[in-house]
Amino acid sequence: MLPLFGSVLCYTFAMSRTYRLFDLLQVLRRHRHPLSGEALARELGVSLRTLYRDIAALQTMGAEIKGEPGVGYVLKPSFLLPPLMFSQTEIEALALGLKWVAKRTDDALATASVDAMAKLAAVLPSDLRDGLEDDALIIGPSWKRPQVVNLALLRRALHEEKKLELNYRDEKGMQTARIVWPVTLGFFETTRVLVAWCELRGDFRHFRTDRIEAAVLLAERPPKRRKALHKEWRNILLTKLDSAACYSNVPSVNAQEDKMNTELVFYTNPQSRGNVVHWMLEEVGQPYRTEVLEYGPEMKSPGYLAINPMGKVPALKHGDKVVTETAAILCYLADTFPEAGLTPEPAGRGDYYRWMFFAAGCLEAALSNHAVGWNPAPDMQLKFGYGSYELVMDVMTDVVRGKRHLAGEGFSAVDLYVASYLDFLMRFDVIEKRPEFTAYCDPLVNRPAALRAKEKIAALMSGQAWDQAKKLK
Ligand SMILES: N[C@@H](CCC(=O)N[C@@H](CS)C(=O)NCC(=O)O)C(=O)O
Repeated sequence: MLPLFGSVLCYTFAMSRTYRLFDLLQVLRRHRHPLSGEALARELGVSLRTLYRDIAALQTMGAEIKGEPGVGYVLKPSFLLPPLMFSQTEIEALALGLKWVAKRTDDALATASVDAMAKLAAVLPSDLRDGLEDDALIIGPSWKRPQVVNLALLRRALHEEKKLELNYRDEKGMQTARIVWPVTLGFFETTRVLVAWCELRGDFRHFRTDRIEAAVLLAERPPKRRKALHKEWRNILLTKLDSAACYSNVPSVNAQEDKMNTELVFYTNPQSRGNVVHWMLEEVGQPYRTEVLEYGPEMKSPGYLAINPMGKVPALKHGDKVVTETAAILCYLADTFPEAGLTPEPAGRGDYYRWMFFAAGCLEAALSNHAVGWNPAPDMQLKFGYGSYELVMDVMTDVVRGKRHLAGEGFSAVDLYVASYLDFLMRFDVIEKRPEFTAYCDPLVNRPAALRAKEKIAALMSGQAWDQAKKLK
């Protein structure tokens, strides 16, 4: 009997203390000026000793109560109920999480996260609210795949524990109709996966949600509760050697890690087209090693010719893969690290490839020839892929006019390529500063990654200057 009695007593004691602390807060809130300890104790019906102890308890919970025995006490207006006091880091975590939900889930969850953020902002004191609204941490764009079936329906099936009828198209294009028992919905950076027991296969299956072509919520419930299914699925998953391999449509964790752990070696010279790739590498955010090659014999050495038979920079080595040609390196990096969000969603790919190739083919050739003072004569222009310098410049002007990005909804590798060329050539007066070009380039070349690359390029240049000075000595 005693332990039970003891715990009941503790509980009652704890509850009465909680109410007392709450009452104390309420009384303090009502008074803008310091209130003496005696007055507070009287109002609350407690002894002075209890009051001092309660004030100390509230202060350790984060309440800013100013004052001391004999002077009186006042509560700083920013203080809220203890559960709504967050540390700056907790606020940062909440804000980042809510922003992630707003960007990476479905409309209903996105709206809910925006609403939740607004509710939090409304009740937080101003210094913490600033932390909530601060954009020091942001969620980058994701690789958006068109999603026929609303995720809200899949979430409903999970919450209501109902069966779903799916029309699914697998990676080989095979279409099947299945009845499944939803277990969980996994959100990855580039895709979402519905885990479910599949009646057709008699086993757990992983469905990429963008491949679900239709879904109907059935009235029938699976014979097992979702929690039990989840446990079974986890047990099966953990007994597999590479647990992520059963996400047949998602790159396995090992494959992802391999990709991340494979060294990226960047061959460049800080006074070359390599600077375009340098910016790209900063955008991608993976670690890379820079090898500076001097113009002349070093670039034409057998060792380097084995990497780039043109004996030119830039070049990129990623494990055993070598990529040369600036535009190809940009596309390779954008595709290999989709989490950086530098390849547009499928709807933007037409523009992406179109202007990428235009820049690598027409713009490059026209600008190089023009820069050295040579242009095809009018009767020769039909034989040149780019026609004439004037034509290329006019088309480029029309393409960038009034645009922030050339392909899809956000910044992509094609913007990086076009903007770095135009900006560089305008700065060196190789091409005229057209207002359309400046308006398009300025925000892009001031992106944090571009500025980081500039700093690194400047450091490489001073390193080169230093080496040359040493050689002259
Ligand atoms: N088409 C190549 C051009 C590369 C290129 O022309 N690189 C120049 C520097 S900007 C180079 O390495 N020149 C040295 C040489 O030819 O010896 C690309 O786009 O990457």
